[in-house]
This record gives sequence, C-alpha cells and structure tokens, in this order.
Amino acid sequence: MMTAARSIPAYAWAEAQAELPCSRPSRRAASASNRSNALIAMVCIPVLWGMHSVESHAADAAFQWDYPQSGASGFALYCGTTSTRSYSTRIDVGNVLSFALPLSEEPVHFCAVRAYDAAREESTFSNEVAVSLDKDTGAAALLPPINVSAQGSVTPTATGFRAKFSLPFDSRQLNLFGSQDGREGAADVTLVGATSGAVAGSLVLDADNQGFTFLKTGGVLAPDTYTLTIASRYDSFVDLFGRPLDGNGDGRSGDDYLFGDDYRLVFVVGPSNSPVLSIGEFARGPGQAVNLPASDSTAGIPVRISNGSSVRDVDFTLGYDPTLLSVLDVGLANASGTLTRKSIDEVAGLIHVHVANVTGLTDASTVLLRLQAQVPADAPYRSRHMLDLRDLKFNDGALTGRTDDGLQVVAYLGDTDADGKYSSFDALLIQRVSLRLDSGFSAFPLIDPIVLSDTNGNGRLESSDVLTMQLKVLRRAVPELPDF
Ligand SMILES: [Ca+2]
Ligand SMILES: [Ca+2]
Ligand SMILES: [Ca+2]
Ligand SMILES: [Ca+2]
Repeated sequence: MMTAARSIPAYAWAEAQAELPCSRPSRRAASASNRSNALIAMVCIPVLWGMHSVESHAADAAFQWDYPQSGASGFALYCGTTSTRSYSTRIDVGNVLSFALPLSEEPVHFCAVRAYDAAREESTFSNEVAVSLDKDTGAAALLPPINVSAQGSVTPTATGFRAKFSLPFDSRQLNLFGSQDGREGAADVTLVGATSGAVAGSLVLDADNQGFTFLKTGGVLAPDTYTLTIASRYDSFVDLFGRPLDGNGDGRSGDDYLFGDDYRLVFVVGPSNSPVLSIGEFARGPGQAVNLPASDSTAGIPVRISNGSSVRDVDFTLGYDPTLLSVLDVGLANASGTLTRKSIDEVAGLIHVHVANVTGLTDASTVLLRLQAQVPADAPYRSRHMLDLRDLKFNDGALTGRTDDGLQVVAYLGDTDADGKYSSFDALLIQRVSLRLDSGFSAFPLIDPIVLSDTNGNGRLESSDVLTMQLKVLRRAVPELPDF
C-alpha cells in the first residue's frame, strides 16, 4: 500500500509498522472497551497499518501512513519531543494519508497517527517514527531505534557471545536474574541449548554502553544447538529516548505481531577436542588478595588447560582492567615447562605469557599458571570486568585452541545484598536462590549468582553455602570467606 508522494525523494523512504494493539491486550483493554467495534476490528489487523516518515526540506518533515481498512473518517497526527506516547501536539489532518509538518528546533521529534471514525472515536496509535533535526542545517532525517542486526552485530564465542549495538543503550533496566518480587522482570538476554537447556552466565557491558559480552559460567559451551534471544521490551535494551530494540533490524521497534521484535540467533557448537585455555569467574572485594579458593593462600588465580595432552607450547595475552585488579606475578603451576616470557603491563592491563617445553598436561583440566593478584583498595564496589584471553597460540600456531574468558566482580564473596558487610540477610538471599525462590540477587542483576556466593566452589548453591555464610556472620573461622 505504500505510494510515495511525487514531491518526496525516493531515497528518503523509511517505513515503520504499527505498534500492535492486539499484541498488548492488558494495556489496551480499558481504552478499547470504549471504542466502537468497527474501529477495534480495524486496528486489530496489524500488518496493514503502518506509518512512514520522509525527509523533505529543511525543518519540514512529510509523514505518510497506510490505512487500507475501510471506516476511517480521518486521521490525527500526534507529535512530541519524548517517546512516551503522551504527545504535546495533535493535528487533525482530515481524511488523508500524508501530511507535511514544519518542525520546531527541538533536536528530535516523535510522531504517530491515529485513525478516527464518524463518532470521532480514535484508534490506538500507529507505530512511532523519530525525526532528528540537524542543528546546523536544520535538515530532517529519520532516527532509527537501536538494533544489533543491521548496523550492529552478534558474534558467538567459545564461552558465549558478543553483541554490538547500532547506538548506545540505557542500561538501567537490564537484568538476567531477579528476585521473587519480580521487579526486575523477565531476563533480557537468554541463551538456551536444545539439549543442555538454559546457559547460566553473566553480562559484562562495554564501557560505552553500546555492546556487551555474555560469559557462560564455568567453561566453554557444550556441543549443542543454541538459541540466543535479546528481548525487545520497554524494560530491556532501550535507546537513550526509551525506545525498545529493533530486533529484526528493519528500522521499526516492536513490529512483529505474533513474535514481538526480539532479536534471535540460532547457532551450532559442534563437538571439539581442541585444547581450551580457561580463567574462571570470581568475586573479591577491595583490598582482598585473590586466591581461588580463598582457603589456599597460594592458589592465586588459576589459568587452566583442558584437552591439553598434545600441548607443548603456550602463548597468549590476558587483557584486564588494572583499576579493578592488580596482577603482581605469574608463575608456573602443576604442569612443568619453561616460562620464557612474562610481561605484565599494569597500566594497559595486559599480561603476555609464553610457556615452552610443556609436559604434564592431560585431557583433564590442569592448572598451567597461577596469577598472584589483589583487588585495589579503591576499586568501585559492584564493578566488574572480563578477563579477556586473546592471541592464543598452542604449539606455535600448529594446534587450534579455544579461549574461555573469565569474570571478576568487585564484591566480597557472599555479600549478596552488596552493602559491603556480612549479615544474616546475605545468608537468606543465598538460601532463596538455592531454593529457587529467586533466580539471582537484585543487587547484581547481570551476574550469575554462582559467581557471587558459591562459597565452596562446586558450581551449585545449596545449604552448605548458606551455612558457610551463617557461620561467618557468627564470627566463626570460615576459610572460604576471607576477612576484610
Ligand atoms: Ca530488564
Ligand atoms: Ca523491527
Ligand atoms: Ca551484605
Ligand atoms: Ca556450592
């Protein structure tokens, strides 16, 4: 049904489909009940009700829309300077399908249309289009919502995936986990294996809030077919104007009547015997030494190799955030070999290690190196960063390997309410997750609760982890939870 007006340059077309009243029945129910049946029926045919915006000349925007149903007596164009659906301007444009509107100097305008019938009952809004005005030239252009599929990208890794968005997002409502009161809402990102089920992991956001890394907890992804979903919702990834993700990258938010506008990617991880270099996930607070587990004061941060029986030579770089972790030294552990290179750049946060003449590795997970490290006293509480293994070469590049990146959260292990102290409330929160009453901790909505409170490091939250915290609160000696 799209037809361009003759005066409109064709290159400037963009299309956006209706926000669908039928897809959100609970929100719409109250107002819909006041409308004529004819109009309700019309707006419930979603795929045919769309609005387009086109650039025309400086500070003017021509809007066009489709309305192929019968029964509309006219249309009202609504515009405002925020994407809230409460618009400051309403113009009754009559029974036409386009309108050219001179725009004020506000940097962004958000507009939508409603149809009305003979009784002046209005339909729900169409989709919304955003028009930005260049502050120097005054020229109008469409401002598409954020996406990962058109100008962004999603890339699977050995231990999860990376997502890069087209524009910065607002991170305030993001969560993978939540408490029973449900205020965090459903998980905004999920990774589900067809046979292995939901993958437990954590999100580390990029410093520019334009991307993130999903890190599986405990090792690389098992062979399976995975479905990755990034939710398009108002409490998920929204742009700086509050508009949800354009999951399918077609320039519209929330456009799929049946399935919403979530981003989805299905990818397959095949069986592999290639060696894996791993560094784990942990929580330690400001000023604490990092020994994993804390009960072994020489443990440091172990760097492990699995499937390593053919490995003779290892070369890699570890990237980390030196404001959150001080690495003091690197030493060989269980495997034997020659540490021919060890450089620690504490300013850039880069460690380069080369181990030659390696013997003693098997296919079981074996500790190759230990990093002696501590958390700086001024590291911001609750901050986190990825321990990024890169430039990996096994046997001088002759053997393909995989990297299993790690995660550090700046928090005392088990301080699940993030108040910087141990109390019985921390134990209660661990218990609630162990009983599956909560899926995680409200203070850490993007971090797998295992990372924050698995005191005995067995990969599960259970009654023994609760007991450990209870004993610590009673000031008993608990080597798993170091003092601070
Ligand atoms: Ca959320
Ligand atoms: Ca879309
Ligand atoms: Ca606490
Ligand atoms: Ca445990």
